[in-house]
Amino acid sequence: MDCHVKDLNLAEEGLKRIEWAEMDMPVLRQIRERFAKEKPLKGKRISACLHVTTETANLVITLKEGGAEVYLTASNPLSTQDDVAAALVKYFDIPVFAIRGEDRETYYEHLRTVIEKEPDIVIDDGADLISTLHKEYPQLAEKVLGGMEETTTGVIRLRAMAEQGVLKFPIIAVNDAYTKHMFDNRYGTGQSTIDGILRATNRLIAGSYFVVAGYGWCGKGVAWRARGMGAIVIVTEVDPIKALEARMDGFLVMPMSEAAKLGDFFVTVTGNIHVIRKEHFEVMKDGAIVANSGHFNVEIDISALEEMAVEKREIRKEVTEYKLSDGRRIYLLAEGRLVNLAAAEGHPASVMDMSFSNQALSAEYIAKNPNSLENKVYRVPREIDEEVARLKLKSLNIQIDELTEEQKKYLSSWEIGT
Ligand code: XFA
Repeated sequence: MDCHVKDLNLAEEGLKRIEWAEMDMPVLRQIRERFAKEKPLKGKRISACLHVTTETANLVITLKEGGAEVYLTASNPLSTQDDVAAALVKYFDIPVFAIRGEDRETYYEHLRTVIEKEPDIVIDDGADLISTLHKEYPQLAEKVLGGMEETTTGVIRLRAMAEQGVLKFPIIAVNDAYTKHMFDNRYGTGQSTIDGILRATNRLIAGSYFVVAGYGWCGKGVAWRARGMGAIVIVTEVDPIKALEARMDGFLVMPMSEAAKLGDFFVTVTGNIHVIRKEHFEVMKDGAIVANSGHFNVEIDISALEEMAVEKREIRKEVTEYKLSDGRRIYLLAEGRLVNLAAAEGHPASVMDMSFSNQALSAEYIAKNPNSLENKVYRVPREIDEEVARLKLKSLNIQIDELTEEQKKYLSSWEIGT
């Protein structure tokens, strides 16, 4: 088969891990069963550029069950799991072009390889595939029915393309689906961040002061989970509405300058730069643990810490000890990179299940409505978002009420007053 993976002998290990993830992806499983019967993607070629993980494997297997001819390349050279790539090739006949640690040149070569398959539908994570397709293969871009984008960063790039009028096919921004970011940001980041901190430090959270910088979707997730483990949680915010929300949710709210004096753990999830900086390190307690779970490793001013430190050593895996001139020690996790990826395993499979179910249903939507969309960036259709929630509820064996005819009429009429 035309493919490029590290070692096919890894396939058996990869298969086991794909099956383990599948066990916790009940929504995608239900979609896969329907796809196997209805074959909604029959005759469609799909090129996907995603992190090559066990969860992604389950997505591409689902698309193939739906009748598509699928090609997979990596969206990041460092996230590829070589055993998964091997298993997809060996056991599922899905061509994969991804090797962990591949250089930039190979990465783009792989992108070009899946573009040259002349896809009808593309799936992207970060928009590298779609932007290369537009820049280097304009005539192939014309033939694409539509695409999906997984992340915020990618959606921003694609919106810029749409605004400049250069986008050659419609995009569905899977990132914007409610069922995606509710799980991804709140439950995924919430749990995996705590998981990373625990694996790195093995400290007890109960009874500690746990400072969460930022009370967006991710901050809420981390704050609620820290509380669940018995911490006294402090939230810092710059937005008065979010700060008020945090207070009304029962958290302590104060400026970082105050929180810095109290905290045993610090997690940044703001999306902003230098949220924890020199003035904060100066007042922290001996032994404070500082970690980042925001998208970029800029939230902690590491160079300030470097300058303040008189000694520095890796005391444990993913834990750097900075000794300050007065003897206090501050512990930075994962060098300020995303602690849930560096010290844990990223999102659990059931979180990716929601995101990838939106991907699978969006692919079906594009296949079934090829000419109804303009070359713009769309939100995931409400019906798809609701269908993902419905299938998740079904997997949890939860039933809910339906509107009665009387209620539907009541809600849709304006004549009935008080
Ligand atoms: C690696 C993901 C990124 C892996 C891959 C290998 C390993 C662990 C890098 C990723 C994303 Cl940037 O997956 C995780 Cl050993 N994910 C998504 C993910 N997280 N994201 C936490 O797990 C979401 C996100 C991030 C980080 C959004 C915006 C900015 C940063 C892909 C994936 N994860 C499931 C892995 N389960 C084992 O499939």
